[in-house]
Amino acid sequence: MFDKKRFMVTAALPYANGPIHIGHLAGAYLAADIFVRFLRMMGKDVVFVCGSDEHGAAITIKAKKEGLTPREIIDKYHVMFENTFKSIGISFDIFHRTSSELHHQTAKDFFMNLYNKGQFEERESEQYYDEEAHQFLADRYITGTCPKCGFENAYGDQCEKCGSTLNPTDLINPRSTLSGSTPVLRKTSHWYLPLDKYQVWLKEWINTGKLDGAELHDPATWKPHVLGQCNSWLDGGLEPRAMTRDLDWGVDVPSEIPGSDGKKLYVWLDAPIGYISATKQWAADHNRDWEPYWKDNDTALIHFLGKDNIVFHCLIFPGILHAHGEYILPVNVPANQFMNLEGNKISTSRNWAVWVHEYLEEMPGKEDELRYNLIKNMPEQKDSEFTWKGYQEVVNTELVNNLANFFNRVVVLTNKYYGGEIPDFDMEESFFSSSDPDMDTYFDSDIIHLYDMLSELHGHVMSFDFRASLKLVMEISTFGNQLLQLNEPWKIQKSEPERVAVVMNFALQITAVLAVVTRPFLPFASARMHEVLGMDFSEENGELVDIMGKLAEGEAILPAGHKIGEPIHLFTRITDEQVEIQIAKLENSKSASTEVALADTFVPLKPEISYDDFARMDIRTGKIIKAEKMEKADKLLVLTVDLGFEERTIVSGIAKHFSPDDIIGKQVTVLANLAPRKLRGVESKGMILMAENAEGRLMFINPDEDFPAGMTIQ
Ligand code: B3M
Ligand code: ZN
Repeated sequence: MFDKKRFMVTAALPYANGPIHIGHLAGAYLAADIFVRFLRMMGKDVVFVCGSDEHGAAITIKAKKEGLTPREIIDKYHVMFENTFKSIGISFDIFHRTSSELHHQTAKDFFMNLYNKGQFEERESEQYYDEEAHQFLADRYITGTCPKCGFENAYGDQCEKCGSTLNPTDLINPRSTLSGSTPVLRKTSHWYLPLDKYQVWLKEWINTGKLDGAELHDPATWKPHVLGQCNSWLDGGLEPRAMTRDLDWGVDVPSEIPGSDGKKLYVWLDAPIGYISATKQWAADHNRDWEPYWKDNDTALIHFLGKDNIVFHCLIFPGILHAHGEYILPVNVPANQFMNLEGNKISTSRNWAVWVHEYLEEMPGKEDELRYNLIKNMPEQKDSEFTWKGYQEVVNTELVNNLANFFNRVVVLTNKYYGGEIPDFDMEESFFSSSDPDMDTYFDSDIIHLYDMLSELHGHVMSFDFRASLKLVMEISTFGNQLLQLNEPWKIQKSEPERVAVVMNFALQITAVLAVVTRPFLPFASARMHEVLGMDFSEENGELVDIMGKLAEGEAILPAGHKIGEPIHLFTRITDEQVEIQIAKLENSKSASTEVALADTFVPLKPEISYDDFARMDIRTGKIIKAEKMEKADKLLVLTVDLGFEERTIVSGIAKHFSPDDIIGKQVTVLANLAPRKLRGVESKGMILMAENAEGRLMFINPDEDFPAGMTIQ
């Protein structure tokens, strides 16, 4: 893949319906950013595109919730995304938007092309319709129980619990998210992509990398969890999928097509085409040609995203690209899994998240500290975890004690011993202790060691192993610290100045290497290091090739006599107080969201009944006079209830909530004319009425003062 002439790198377009949190960064954007920066530094031709995903029910539902128009919502979040991504150093070549005219036209043209090629099957089918909201219900407009895993709030297009792709008609107990009502079926007509017909080639292409005899990718380089998810889809059998919707927000189905009135493109058709329109816009802005990036086989197309988007990028979008016929397919889709936060899943609705824009405000100047933590714990192969204590520990021990400490010591000593100039030395004279005992203790051999580390780094980045890459960068810093520790220049500066000159010269070369190689991971610190070292500020334009070339020749990166600047603190310690504030903030949102959740979770109202229905119930006051546990039934209590005119046995399923002693003497409300039932051989006559809250806590319904038993309640 890396012998390709150019690279087209995409990062999933975030829905413009809420801010960016650390899970987004760790899932798609940081991985893509490291990869792209590294490629640029290797002198490769690469375009990195992203943008706001501004269509679909995700947007219109949010707009309705906030009492704003969809346009107001997307404008708000698009601007927010631009700022957040820029501030945290995600180096997109363009951050576009799917509401743009160019995108609408591109998506329509694409649809028209497939239509003209006869790639769609037009079908009439029955779809759910909300009679109160007067709208067909697709995707997020409808929820219900997932038929695969039983999750109760699965969407009409996808279950967020088990990841299954669904159709609204698959849902058990479907409900409209607009009105809460139970939808009815109505006939409507849509254009379907016959994924069932693509099944064979998709399976072959994913698993062998071959398509129509051409070798397109090496499946051994794909992540196992990505292949696994694709294959579980393929094994389940692909089905035709509607590519249009009955909606009033989105890209219009081209008006040339009969029956297009009121129809929009399915958001998962239009959004990935957003990558193409973003590239077009970038090309127009830079006087370049966009087509080779999407149509030339000498381009490596790579999609970065989170695991919930795998199926769309590995099966549906490639299906569409191939159906069109002129487009290349991705050579890899290095999706990440999810990052959890302090032991829980990140959740927007429960506000259980670290919002990046808030972090940037509350921890100013600490962009790289966050990047470092998210890369170190990147969920590359499995879900991972972010904790504030972990964040503090990692910053203080790795960034401050290792990297910043090394950099600072070298700069301080260079200023002290040589007035800030890189010392020259006589190679013949200058033995010094190397960190590697197997090597000659010459400057040269350690330079080779550095070169080898950079080659290894290259290998890790190219196999999307960013955790290992970051670790290696830090090993370069450790290598520098060891060099100082082994040679202790501060002890021998007076007695052996020639040897110190070699040690310091080499230590300075390591700082220069670090200034360069930290760039994809810690771009802000890298810039500060460049400045202090007086290095040309790198433009991400082949500088890795440049320094590797120098190292391979045993040549210095910073030549003798070059002047550096004053020492700085590259990173500072994170205090207990700083993390405690963050933890407290999360705790607050936890209690606030529990309240919201409680307020939100009203059980739906039962169907209306008549007064007569009500009047048939005989509800009485009563008093529990005896209570004991039912044998071998851990939920049941056998109660004797005084109804004034008689004593009754009532079996009640409350043993998990109350112990017999707690409830003897309690006044209760009894449905007295309920037909008797036998429970575990005991006849129960009537029912004790209880209130239940959203957490499942039970409460007796009783008069607020002493009241005789047997009185009617109506
Ligand atoms: N907006 C889904 C998401 O944000 C979707 C990605 C589109 S990528 C073309 O998870
Ligand atoms: Zn499910």
